[in-house]
Amino acid sequence: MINDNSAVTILVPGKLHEHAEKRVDGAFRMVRVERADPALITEEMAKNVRGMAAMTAIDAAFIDALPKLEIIANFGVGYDAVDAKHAGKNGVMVTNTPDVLTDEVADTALGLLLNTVRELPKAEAWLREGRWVRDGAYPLTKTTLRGRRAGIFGMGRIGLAIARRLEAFGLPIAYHNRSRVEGVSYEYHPTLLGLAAAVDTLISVAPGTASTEKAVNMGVLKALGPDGVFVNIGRGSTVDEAALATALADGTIRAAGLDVFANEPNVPQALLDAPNASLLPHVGSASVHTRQAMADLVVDNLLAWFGEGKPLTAVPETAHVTAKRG
Ligand code: NAP
Ligand code: 8YV
Repeated sequence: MINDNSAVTILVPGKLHEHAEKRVDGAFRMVRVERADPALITEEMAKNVRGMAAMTAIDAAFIDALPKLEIIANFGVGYDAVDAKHAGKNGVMVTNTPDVLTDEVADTALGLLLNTVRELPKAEAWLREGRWVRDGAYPLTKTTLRGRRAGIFGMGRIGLAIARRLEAFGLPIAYHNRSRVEGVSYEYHPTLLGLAAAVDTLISVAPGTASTEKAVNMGVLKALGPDGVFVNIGRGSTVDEAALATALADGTIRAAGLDVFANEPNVPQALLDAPNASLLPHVGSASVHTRQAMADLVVDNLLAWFGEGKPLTAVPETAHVTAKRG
């Protein structure tokens, strides 16, 4: 049975993926505000908004400004920008977009690792700048993937997909999570410091939470060592960026590849200046194919909630939320 949701009001704060927007507009009554600011919520919105599709930060005050809100469908598997704890406490469901982006992000992680270790963007720039003709071959890279040992911080869905790819590249793999993953034979380290000391290639794909805040600090980078390569495809908040810039400059580690930053889109000047850092503008999932699949999951979560009263992919903080708020 197809439900008629045309009387259900869904709020879109700020920008949303075009495909998600079209589907929300087609299935629901869509209203928009320029940004997720409680001051922009009209009386009418407060009375009517039952759902939200968001690609932006949603804080407690914005949730509180919408007393009829039942669900926030977040565009992204990482939902660190949404106050999910507050939502859960107030009976508001939060959903994210797991799985549909896993392979894309893992592919990007491997690309970023190769860019970092084999300096591929610099080699391409060498060719484009005419230096191949003028100066001859691009210098041999000091780093290689050959003989490296990989450590994954955050062996979840994407971590596992990265590990499978690294296995095909012939690298031994270890990991750190708070808990051991059943059914995988990779070496488990109960601490991040222990993992960093055991490997020379650390890949972070951990979520941005209070417990991961600046977890990759100077101690971890020292443990990774002077041949160490650090790649971050998770969240910028998990890294002490000042310590990382120092470690890159003084040879504490050899190189870093970063897709994510603590204060995006701003990248610290010290990282922009580091010749041994390979930088990407948060493009882990950024293909038309994968962003469309994420957009579909955002809308399918809203449809499932308003159709069956159960979303497809609830975040753990709101897994208990079932009843609609009165
Ligand atoms: P996931 O399946 O939930 O995996 C997260 C892993 O991190 C889990 O294995 C978890 O294990 C571990 N973890 C969480 N807190 C930890 C802590 N304090 N210490 C150690 N390990 C911890 O999530 P996913 O789908 O793989 O996504 C992971 C993250 O990637 C997202 O949250 C997002 O931030 C990021 N991401 C980035 C991009 C991009 O474009 N760059 C794209 C998609 C996702 P335990 O619970 O056992 O600790
Ligand atoms: C997106 C991401 O860039 O899913 C995530 O956690 O970081 C990326 O896939 C982001 O969510 C788009 O807003």
